[in-house]
Amino acid sequence: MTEAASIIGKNTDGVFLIITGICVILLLVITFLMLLFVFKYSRGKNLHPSNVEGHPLLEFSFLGGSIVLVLAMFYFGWTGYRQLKRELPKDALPINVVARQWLWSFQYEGGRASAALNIPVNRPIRLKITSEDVIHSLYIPAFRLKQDAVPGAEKALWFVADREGTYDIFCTEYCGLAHSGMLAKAVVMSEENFNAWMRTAEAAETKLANKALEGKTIFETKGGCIACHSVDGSARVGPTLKGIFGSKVKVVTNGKEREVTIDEKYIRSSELEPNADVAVGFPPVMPSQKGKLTDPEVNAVIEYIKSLK
Ligand SMILES: [Cu+2]
Repeated sequence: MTEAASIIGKNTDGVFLIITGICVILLLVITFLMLLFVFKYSRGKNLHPSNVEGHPLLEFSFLGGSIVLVLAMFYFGWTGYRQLKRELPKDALPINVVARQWLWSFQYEGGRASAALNIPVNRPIRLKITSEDVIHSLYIPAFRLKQDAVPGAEKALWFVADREGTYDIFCTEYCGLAHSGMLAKAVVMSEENFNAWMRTAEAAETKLANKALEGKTIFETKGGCIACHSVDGSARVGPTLKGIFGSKVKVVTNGKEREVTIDEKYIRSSELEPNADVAVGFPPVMPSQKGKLTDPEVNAVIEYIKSLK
C-alpha cells in the first residue's frame, strides 16, 4: 500500500506496524521452539519416555504475557479509533457523503454536490456519511479511512489530508449489481485551488440558464444516473441513453412485451416509476427518483437526454 496521505493514516500505519511486529516476533519464537523441541525430544534421543510435570510459574507467566500483549494491541487500536471519532475541530469543513446504488455524492455547504471528494490540504474535514438505499461502505485507502454508510443513520468521521494528489475511493460493502463500479476520486488540492473550485461551482450553479447543462450536472451527481446509464453508446447496468430520444424500444410492461417511442412522457415516467416499463434485456433494478429530484430537475434531465445525439 502506498504511503498514507492523511495524519490519522500515519497513526493507523504505526498501529499496523506494531501489531505486525508482535506477530512476526511470536512467529519466530514459536517456530524456533518447535524446531528445537523436535530435535531435543526426538525419540532417538529419548528411548525411555519420562513423565512431564506442570510448571505453574512458566504457565502463569505465559498466560500473563499473552494478556499484556493482546491488551497492548487493543490499546493502540482503541486510541487510534477514538482519535477518529473524538470531538471534532471547530474549523472542520463539513461534507455530507451520500451513498446510493451505485455512486457517491459529496455535498458541500450551500447544497453543492460533486461526484469527486474535493478537499483542501492540511485542513480538518468532517464527513457525515449516510445511504439512501442499502448498506455501502466508504473506503479511502490512501487516508486509511473506512466507514459503513447505513440507511437511516448518520456516521461521522474526520481526517486531515496532508498530501496533495488524487486518490481512489471504493465501496467495500457488496451493494448489488454495479457494486464494483461504485468508484470515486478524492482530490486533495491547495487551499487556493479549493476556494477557486468552490467559486466556479457556485458560479455554474447560479447561471444554469442552459437546462441541458443543468440536466447533465444532475445526471452525473444528484440523480446518479451515470452510475448505470452511459451516454456514449456502451451498455452498463441499464441501457445507454445515447441517441435514444425519439427512437423505439421494446419494454416489458406488466409481464408483456411492447414497443414504445421514447418521448418526454416516457422519460419522465422512467425517472419516477422506472419499473413500470423495463427495457428488454435489462434487470428491473432502477431506483425511483420520486422525492429525490424536484420537478424542474426531472425536466432538466429530460432536456439533457434529448441533447444526447
Ligand atoms: Cu456500494
